[in-house]
Amino acid sequence: MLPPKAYVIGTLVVFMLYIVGFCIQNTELIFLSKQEQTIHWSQKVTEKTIELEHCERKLLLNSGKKRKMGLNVLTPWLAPIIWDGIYDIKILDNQHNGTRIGLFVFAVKKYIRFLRPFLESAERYFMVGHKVTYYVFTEKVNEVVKPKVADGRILQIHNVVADQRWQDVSMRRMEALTIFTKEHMPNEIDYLLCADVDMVFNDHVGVEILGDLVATLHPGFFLSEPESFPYERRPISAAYIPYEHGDFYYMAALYGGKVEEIYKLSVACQKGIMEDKKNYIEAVWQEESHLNRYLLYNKPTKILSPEYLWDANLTNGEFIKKKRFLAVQKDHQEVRN
Ligand code: 4YA
Ligand code: UDP
Ligand code: MN
Repeated sequence: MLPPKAYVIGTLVVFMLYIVGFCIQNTELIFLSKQEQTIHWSQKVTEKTIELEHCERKLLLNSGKKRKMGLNVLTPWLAPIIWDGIYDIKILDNQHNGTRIGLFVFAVKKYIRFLRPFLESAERYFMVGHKVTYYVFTEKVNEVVKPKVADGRILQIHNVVADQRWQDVSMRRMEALTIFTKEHMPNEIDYLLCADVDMVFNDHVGVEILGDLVATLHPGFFLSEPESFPYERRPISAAYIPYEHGDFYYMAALYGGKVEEIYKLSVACQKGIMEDKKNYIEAVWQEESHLNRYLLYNKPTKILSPEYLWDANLTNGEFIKKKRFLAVQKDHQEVRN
């Protein structure tokens, strides 16, 4: 048996070694003030959440030979790609106190039927608690039944010509944007989002999507190789993108940014559309092709994951936890005639 004195000294030495070990491992804890500790640890938690969500998405990929770029949270030029869990909405909502946001949408001919569900779902999920102006374009201004909008939200209905071909209706949006982002919107809003009307908001879509120039990954191609992106590949078109170029394929059903940025974007795309018309050519996916060309050389400052554009018929839905903006099922032939 050890004498009692040696036993006490032994215990003391072990205890002191434990304290020294703890201090070495936690130097940052000991030397930080209380406030700094809070920031430090909450940052760590956020980083871990991002890392976990990120790993989870990447793990899902291990089975196949799919491209991982579309699942990242940063582009090669360091723009964030917005996925669930990578932002703190309370902080962002505070930063955007007073921000005025526009939502631009065409509801021409038969697509007028999509307007009500679109607006009603927007009232429920789109920028709730912020200042919103809806810019609706239709040839049936007087027929629109205006749904009630919440306080701080405004519904504007504007007249637009109804082109005969659906492709022209879709492209006409760029022309309307060049006019409105120059003349009306600069005094009314700070940011503008442009959307298809055959969609419904199905979950939170808030200020996390605001940025100088924002585009959404096409939900059908976010795991594809750039060679198979449906860019316009004919050099004669103003929307031409050669095979060796391009990092993402964006969908024209949701994009946005500061009003001034959307002015520049729409002027460039409209110019491309008119150039193509002069050459008797139409880009393979109309204004979406021109949008992709513009965004290849004018990189978006923020990218939205396919959470922000989804269609229930698509594959790879397991990567998308929250389907925030969903395509309404439609008979393409019927609505376009
Ligand atoms: C639109 O997507 C709609 O017309 C469809 O009904 C659907 O909602 C879709 O968006 C999500 O190539 C490799 C599989 C790809 C399947 C999805 C194809 C179409 O892709 C085109 C570009 C255009 O972006 C069409 O607008 C898009 O179809
Ligand atoms: N659009 C419209 N009337 C039409 C055709 C198109 O208002 O006759 C508008 C509408 O906002 C629609 C968008 O143009 O959502 C793009 O067309 P569509 O949704 O048919 O394209 P898709 O998403 O099927 O590629
Ligand atoms: Mn659509």
